[in-house]
Amino acid sequence: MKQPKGFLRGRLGWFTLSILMALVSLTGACGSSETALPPADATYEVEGTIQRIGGSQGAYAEIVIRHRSITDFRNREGEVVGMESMAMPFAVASEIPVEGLAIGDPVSVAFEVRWEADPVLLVTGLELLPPGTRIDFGNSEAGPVETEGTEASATGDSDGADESEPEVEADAI
Ligand SMILES: [Cu+2]
Repeated sequence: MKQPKGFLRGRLGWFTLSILMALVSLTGACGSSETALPPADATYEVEGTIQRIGGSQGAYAEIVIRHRSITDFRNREGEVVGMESMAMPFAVASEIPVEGLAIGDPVSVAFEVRWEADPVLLVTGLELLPPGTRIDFGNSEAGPVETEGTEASATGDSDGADESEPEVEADAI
C-alpha cells in the first residue's frame, strides 16, 4: 500500500509551491504599506512616558507620548530648532506591539519624520524602560503636576465651603 513516488513528489511540489505563493503574497502585502512611504527626512531617539493608547492614524495605531526635549530636532527646512518636552501623538509601525503598553510606562522610542507624508511621525522602535524609571522632562512640564495639588489646597483657605478643604490648614488658621 505504498504511494507511488510520483504522487508524493507531486503533492510535495504543490505544497511547496502554495507555501511560496503564500509567502510572496504576504511579503507583498507587508511591503505595500511600507514602500508607500518615502525615505524618512530624519530619525530621532527619545525617552518619554506613554500618555494615551488606542488612537489610530489611518492604517496605523496611534500612541501619545510625553517626550523629553529633542535638542537636535530639525524643522521642515532642515534647520535645527529643537523641540521642547511635550505630549505628542505618534503613528506606530505595524511590527511594534502596542497591546502590552500601559499609561505611564517609561519608554525609549525611535521615530521617523516625513514632513510631506502621512504619517509625519512614525515610531519604528520602542523599548520599555524598567518600571519606575524617572524620565527627566526638564523644567517645562515635570513640576506643575505636583505643585498643582499643593496650590489647590493652598487656595482652599478662603472660607471653607468650596471644595475638599484640607483640615490641616483649617486648624492652622
Ligand atoms: Cu514633540
